[in-house]
Amino acid sequence: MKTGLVIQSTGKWYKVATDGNISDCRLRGKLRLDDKEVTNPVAVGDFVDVHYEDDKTGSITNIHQRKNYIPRQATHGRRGEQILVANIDQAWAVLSVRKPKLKTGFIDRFLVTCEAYEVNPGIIINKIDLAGKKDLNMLDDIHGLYKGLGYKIIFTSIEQPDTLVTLKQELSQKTSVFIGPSGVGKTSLLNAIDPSLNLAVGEISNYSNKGKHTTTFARLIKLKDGGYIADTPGIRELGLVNIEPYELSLFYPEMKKYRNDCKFYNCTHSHEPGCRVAEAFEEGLIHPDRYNSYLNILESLEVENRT
Ligand SMILES: Nc1nc2c(ncn2[C@@H]2O[C@H](COP(=O)(O)OP(=O)(O)OP(=O)(O)O)[C@@H](O)[C@H]2O)c(=O)[nH]1
Ligand SMILES: [Mg+2]
Ligand SMILES: [Zn+2]
Repeated sequence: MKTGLVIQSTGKWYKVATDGNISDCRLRGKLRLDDKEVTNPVAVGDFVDVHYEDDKTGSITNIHQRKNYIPRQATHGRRGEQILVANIDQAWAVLSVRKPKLKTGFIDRFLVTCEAYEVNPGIIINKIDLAGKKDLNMLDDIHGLYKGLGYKIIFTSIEQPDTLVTLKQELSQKTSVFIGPSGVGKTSLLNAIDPSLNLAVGEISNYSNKGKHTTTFARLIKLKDGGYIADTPGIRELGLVNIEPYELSLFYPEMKKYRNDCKFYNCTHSHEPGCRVAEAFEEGLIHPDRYNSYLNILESLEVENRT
């Protein structure tokens, strides 16, 4: 028996790294049934015990307790949640200025998930070489907004090596994950900071300006400077799971400090009288973009609760 780290998961098989050796493992039948809420019982980043069979493949006999994880809504219309990655020190939302165009809604949903699941978040905005003059002003505003809220935010371009220095430092000696839409350059950034990785990257469709889902499964990659990074397939949106509408403001740091002064304990800060959060917004203490994204997410949580 050995303990290893799950570095890749594709259907029934998992790649598990144990002291310098990588083996293909399956899950013991009994374990598979244990956790019905989750569509994938073992995730990339899990530490597992492996029992080796005669043919050198392994059976995963035990999953170690997770320090944390990032969930997403199960895909293909299945109920429940899927674990995108487990045991991480830092999660990065990766977006691009253009090709595909920046969507700040993605950032806020990502931050809510990280706050709710106690994962340390950061924001990467890539392809700044494509930014026009107007984009630069917008980027300035975004930088000010998120920095002001206490979040890490960095701008990168694979065409500009000096922009990659900070990123490299941030990733060094940690286990991190990149999460973002297809085509923003998640995999390209990894190749840029370590060309020996030589990972496959995709094109951007001229028609839609979107990526073509080049990375098709999550995998954990060992970095030259120490640490691991999980590269994940592009996702349009990080579906929120297990958050009640009235709890949402707990995950907006700038709202959290006002919510206890609302008249109703279960105030959703959308229409209720005596709402201190709405008042703070009127007073300019909460950024309109953030309040808007809050209302959008709130609505999607309420729709979910009704169905
Ligand atoms: N101009 C410019 N293009 C970039 C940059 N980074 C990546 N690209 C291009 O964007 C395209 C998509 O890059 P990928 O690294 O495959 O994107 P991804 O986010 O991994 O996409 P998925 O694996 O589909 O989720 C490639 O053609 C890259 O060359 C950048 O900083 N500037
Ligand atoms: Mg990729
Ligand atoms: Zn309120």
